[in-house]
Amino acid sequence: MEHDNPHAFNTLCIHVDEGADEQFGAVSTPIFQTSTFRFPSVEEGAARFASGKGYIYTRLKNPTVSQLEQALARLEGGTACTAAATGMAAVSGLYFTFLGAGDHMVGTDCMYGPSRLIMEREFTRFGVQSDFVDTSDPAVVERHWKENTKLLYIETPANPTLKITDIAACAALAHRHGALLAVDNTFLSPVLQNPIALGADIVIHSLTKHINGHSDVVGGAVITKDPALGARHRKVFTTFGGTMDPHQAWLVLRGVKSLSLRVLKAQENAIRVAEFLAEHPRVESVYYPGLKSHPQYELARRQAKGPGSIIAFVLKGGYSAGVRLLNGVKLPALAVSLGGIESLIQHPASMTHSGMTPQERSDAGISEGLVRLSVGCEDLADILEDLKAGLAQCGAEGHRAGEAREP
Ligand code: LCS
Repeated sequence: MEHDNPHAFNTLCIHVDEGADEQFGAVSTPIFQTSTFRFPSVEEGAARFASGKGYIYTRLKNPTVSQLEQALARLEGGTACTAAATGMAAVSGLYFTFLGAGDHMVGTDCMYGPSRLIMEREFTRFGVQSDFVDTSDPAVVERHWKENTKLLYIETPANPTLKITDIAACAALAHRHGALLAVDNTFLSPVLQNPIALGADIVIHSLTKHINGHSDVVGGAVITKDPALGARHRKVFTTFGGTMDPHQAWLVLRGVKSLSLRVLKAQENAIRVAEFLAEHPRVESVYYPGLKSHPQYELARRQAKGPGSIIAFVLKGGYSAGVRLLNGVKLPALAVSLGGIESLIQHPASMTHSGMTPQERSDAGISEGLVRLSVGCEDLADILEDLKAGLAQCGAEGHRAGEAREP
C-alpha cells in the first residue's frame, strides 16, 4: 500500500495543501468566502461554462473547497473528490448519482442508521430496491445479489458493532457482476484504511468525524478511483446542491493537518481502554477489532493498519447498567458523533440507531445494552480513572426498583 509508513502519511497530511496560495504565499489555504466569481469578459464566462474549467459559482466549485477535495483524493489514493455539506449529503448524493428506478443495492445491515434508513424509507419512493445484509460474510452478499444490483455499499468497521467486511473480497464480487463497490471509511479514516488500494471504486466519509476531528464542523465527501465516475458524481451532486461552504472546507482542511497525529494517539489510548474493559468484571462483552476476541481480528489486521479508536461494549446488567455508566462518567461527553479529539460516549439503540425497528437492530447485532465509546486524545490515565469510577456505579445485579428499563 502507498502509505505503509504512518510517518510518511503524517507528512502528507501536514503538507497536503502546500502552495495553495500562489499570490501571497500564505501557509494556510485562504478562505475564498464568495458565492460567485467575476468573469474578465463575456467570452471567458462562456468558455468557463462550456469547459467546466475555472471558477463560476461556489455551489459548483470554490478554490478553498477544491483544496480540501484535492487533499482528500490524495489521502485516499483516489483521482476525484466532491465535498458535501454533511456526511449524509455525501451518502444520499452517492445513492442519487449511481442508482435509479429499477436498480438494486446491497448494503451492510449494521451501518450508521440514517445511511440505511434513507435508502429503505425514502429511495423506495423512486423505485430503488435494497437489501441490507451481513456483508461480513461474502456468501450472504452473493445470495442477495440480483440481476439489477448496481451498487454494493459497505461500512467497515461498522457503526456501532465494529463488524468487519472484507473490502478486497467485496470488490472482486461487485466487479465480477459489473457493479460498483463503495466503502464508508469514516471509522478508520485514510490513516488506517485505504479502500481504493483494496479495490473499492468509491470512498465515502463523514468529515464530521476523524478528518475534521474537533467536533465543531459537519461535512462529507465522496472520493472516486476513476475520474469519469468522479466527474459524473460532481455533475449530479452540484446540481442536487448539497455542496460544502468555503469556511467549512477551511476548518476541515485545518483538521487534516493533525489527522494522523490524532488518529494514532486516540488508537493508542483505545487499545488500552479496550483491554481494560475486556478484563473488567462488570463488562459482559467488548467489540473492538484490536482484541483477539474480535471474530474478524485477522481480517482487520490484514486490511487495515490499525483497529481505530471506537469501542462498543455491553455491561453485565445490560441496558440499566449502561444507563448508570453513561450518566456516571465525567470525561467522555454523553453525545453522539465520534472521532473527535475528545472522548464521546452514547447509547446506539436509543440514539444513533433509534430510527431502526427493534427487530432491524436485533438482526444487525445492535443489542439494547450496547454502549459506544469513541476514545479521544486525553491522557490515558484520566480516561481509565473516569471509566473505573463510572463502572463502580453500575452494579452487575441488573434492574433495581425504579431504575431505567430497556427502551
Ligand atoms: N457514515 C458514518 C459511518 C457515520 O458514523 C455518520 C454519522 C455518517 C455517515 C453521516 O455523517 P454526518 O451527516 O453526521 O456528517 N455518524 C454519527 C454517529 O455515529 N453519531 O452521530 C452521527
